[in-house]
Amino acid sequence: MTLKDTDPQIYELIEAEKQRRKDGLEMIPSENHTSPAVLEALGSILTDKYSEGYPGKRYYGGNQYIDEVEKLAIARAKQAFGVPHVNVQPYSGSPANFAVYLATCKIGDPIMGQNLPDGGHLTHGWKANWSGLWYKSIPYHVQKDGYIDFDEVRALAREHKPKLIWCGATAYVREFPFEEFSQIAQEVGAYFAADIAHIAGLVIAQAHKSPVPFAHIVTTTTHKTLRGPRGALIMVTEKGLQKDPELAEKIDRAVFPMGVQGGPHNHQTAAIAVALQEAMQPEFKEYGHQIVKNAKVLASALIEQGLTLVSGGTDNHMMLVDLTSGGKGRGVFAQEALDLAGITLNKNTIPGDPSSPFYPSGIRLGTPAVTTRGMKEKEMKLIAEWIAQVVLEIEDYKLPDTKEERIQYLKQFRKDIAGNEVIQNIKQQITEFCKKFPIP
Ligand code: DSN
Repeated sequence: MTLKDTDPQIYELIEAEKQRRKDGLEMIPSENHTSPAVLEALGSILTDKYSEGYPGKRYYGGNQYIDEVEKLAIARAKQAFGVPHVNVQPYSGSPANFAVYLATCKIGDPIMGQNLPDGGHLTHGWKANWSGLWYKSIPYHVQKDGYIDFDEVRALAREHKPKLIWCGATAYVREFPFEEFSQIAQEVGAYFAADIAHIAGLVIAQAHKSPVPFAHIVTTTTHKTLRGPRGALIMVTEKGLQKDPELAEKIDRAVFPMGVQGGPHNHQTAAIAVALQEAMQPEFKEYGHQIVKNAKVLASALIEQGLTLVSGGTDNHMMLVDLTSGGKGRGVFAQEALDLAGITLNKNTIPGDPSSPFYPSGIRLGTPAVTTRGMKEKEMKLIAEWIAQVVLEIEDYKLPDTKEERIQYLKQFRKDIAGNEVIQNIKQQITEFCKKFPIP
């Protein structure tokens, strides 16, 4: 019996999502299209097995093959990133980062990370997250030009002597200054953790500088530019072992049994191993470089179309469009109108955003998934034209000040754009265009 026979409702929803992805352009920079091999491993019977512990040291029997799967994933991650120790069990990025705190800090210790509205991640000390509630978070910011304000980083680190300093972000378009972070962490005696979730694939492809020579700990998710299943890795570098020879054991203990995890997701571990193997092939190197080339062309083309980009361009796979010239908090209009047109991206805060994270003033987009489909520079120019046309259609919409007004206004906005002929026409063009670029 297939899924279609046993559970047609779920089957139809999966098919509908497949169709949505086929007919549209996936441009959320943290998403990608995984290979059939990754999906096969992820959908395997390895999901049935309990295996708390680590290879050779499990709390359950029958783990002889699971041990080999985990050992392969570890060996491939070590090879791909050039690190001496890797934990492949974190369920995802946030639990991975949680384990880093458990291994390096005590509750209440000072920590530093990039401020969330400035592009940082929730788990790097945001006030509404456990990392900001349980630790003394001292956020650093980006300058008006979008680059990390390193004078501020230095001054804050010297003043607060953090135990842990994060470098990494969810919305940062420039190359990360790993070396500078390493120097200031050394000076104040902090652990330096690089969270490379967004750029891990670029690092393996050598399309972005690696943090490995500079950081003590490197964390990453496995499903963004790395193009694997949802999951995460925590790596300890040689530098990390020099600072603390027990750091690898501390990280492993922090993942299990101290942390938030129970049994490892073995199907996920197997799929991570497959993705890492794929990422070490020569084609992946080309893929990583093409992601960046595409992003640079797309960024220039958007600027040519009259849009304003944070930092004036990009060094990596993503860009941030600043929509404040038409008023604050307009990211929501752009996201929804572009979604209708078949371009999926997300509303996002921009540095110094005059609005709030729920009604931010920008949009964030990136090229990992469209590059997986084989799109190149020529296609990026076309995509920029479509984006600019849709943004023009929403030019007159302004976000009201009060919550009640916003709800009514957005209702009317949704009605209007659902009937917008320009957007409908672009949607048709995009659906047709997408047929030439099948999803793997
Ligand atoms: N949610 C991820 C992103 O979109 O960047 C970060 O965790």
